Amino acid sequence: MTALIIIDIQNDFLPGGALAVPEGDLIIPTINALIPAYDLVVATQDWHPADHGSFATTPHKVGDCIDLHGLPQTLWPTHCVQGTVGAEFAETLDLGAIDAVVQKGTDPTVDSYSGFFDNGQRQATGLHEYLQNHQITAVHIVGVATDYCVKFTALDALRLGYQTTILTDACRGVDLHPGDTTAALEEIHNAGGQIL
Ligand code: VGL
Ligand code: ZN
Repeated sequence: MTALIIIDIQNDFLPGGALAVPEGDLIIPTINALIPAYDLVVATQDWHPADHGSFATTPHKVGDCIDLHGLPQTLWPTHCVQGTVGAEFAETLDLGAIDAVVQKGTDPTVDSYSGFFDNGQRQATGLHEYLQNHQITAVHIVGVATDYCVKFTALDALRLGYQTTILTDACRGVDLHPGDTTAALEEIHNAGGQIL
């Protein structure tokens, strides 16, 4: 059984949002068209408290890398704060067809790019258990950003033993550094993932 995992299709990651992914809006019709083909559809939601440690505050700037409780952390503009419009799913996403929502990034002390675990691999979100309970052995991953949350979700899925495919037409990257998205796809491929 194959699940579709839709990563972070939230207003703050779309053009006009706080951490806009270029062309993030263009993939939504593609994702909506894919949804009916899957046994199970899960959406992740970046869901930060207002004081999350990944937010750039003085003297740091967006894009700086700091040490956050022992882990390297890229700093981002304040985004996807719990209960704000920016954290809501895009209104054009076909939410009625989604079986479960997995929230991540709720602990202010650690970021969570992957839909499975925080960046320190300490806390599980429950996604693995949910997929196992539904006899899922393969996952197809779409959404944003290819070079962050899509990438780390895919690498964890591979480690957990899922047959993992990235549907690139339905993904977009931030490319904070030019080439990041291409490098992310290569890393997923090298780890055993399929790039379609
Ligand atoms: C993401 C940076 C910070 C993502 C989330 O969804 O890829 N990127 N928070
Ligand atoms: Zn975030």
